[in-house]
Amino acid sequence: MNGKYQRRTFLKDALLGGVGVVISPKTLTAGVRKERPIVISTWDFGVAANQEAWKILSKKGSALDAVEKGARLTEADLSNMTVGKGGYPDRDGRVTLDASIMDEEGNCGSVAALEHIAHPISVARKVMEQTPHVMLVGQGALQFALENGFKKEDLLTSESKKAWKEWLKEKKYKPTINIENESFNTDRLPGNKYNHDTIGMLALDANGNLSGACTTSGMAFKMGGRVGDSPIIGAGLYVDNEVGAATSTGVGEEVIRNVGSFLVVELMRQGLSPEKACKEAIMRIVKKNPNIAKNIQVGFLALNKNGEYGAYALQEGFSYAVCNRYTQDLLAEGKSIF
Ligand code: SD4
Repeated sequence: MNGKYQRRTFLKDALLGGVGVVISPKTLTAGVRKERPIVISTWDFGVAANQEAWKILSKKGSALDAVEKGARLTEADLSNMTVGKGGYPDRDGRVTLDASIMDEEGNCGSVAALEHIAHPISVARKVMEQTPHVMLVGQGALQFALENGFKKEDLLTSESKKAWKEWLKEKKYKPTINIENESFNTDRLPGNKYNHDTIGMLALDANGNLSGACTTSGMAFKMGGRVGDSPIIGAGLYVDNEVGAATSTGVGEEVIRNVGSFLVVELMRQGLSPEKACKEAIMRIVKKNPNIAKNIQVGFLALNKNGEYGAYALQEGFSYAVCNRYTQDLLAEGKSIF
């Protein structure tokens, strides 16, 4: 968590039937209402992003416009080291961004390893709307962005550069297999300040349509060319307008292996609540590799067609934000296995 909202006090969840730990007491009932419009997103900074999305949802705007607008706010936040401009670079000092977006018709677009463009979520939307493709990567994604009027800029801020230089002192530059795993036994647990804070955002609009967005700079100091779950449709994000939507945060490799967000949506199709579906998807990760699961963070967040939401994580501390007509600043914590 980035500490921005630490002034709120956590309350344990017992009362809430699937909501987790809720921080704002006045809105305790919000999580169990069937409510629309509604927007939910990962981590503490989801509060501000939701409020941005709410400007659209509250005026009966589309979920798609709302999630793009909300995600852009986080991408533009220079104090955020894991999304957009200011995100930590890879081991070579290159900031490479991943993002995906999906609408109520099942249209989707994504970009991976995109450099020099501050708003990958908007490039992903353009891929969705203006190309016959779903995903563009690297140089091709950059070329497409520039052709569509996005401005080329240096995304490495002096703070991120400083952090990278610090990291280099310890780690040197040496490609290491499973470098992400290497950090498991240090204070750099994936899911800590170096590695968490992808924003995944899900919205249900006044017309009952669902959309989602997910955007990140990925794991800090990753190998060049590494792509996580966030731009992979079905892994970091999935939306099915008949059922619900899901997104993920944490160590993307484990999410990709389990096609996590698609799994959560399919479990909701079978009748599971959003929280139970997220829990089951988390359990798949645990069952496949309990030792890895103990030492990393993965969180799933889900919203169903009725406006019910839920989350579950491997480790404690997975916060998510909820915004609807009753509350614009609800912050909750997903339950966890460990
Ligand atoms: C990734 N899932 O690139 C992203 C990073 C993240 O919390 O969400 N960290 O694997």
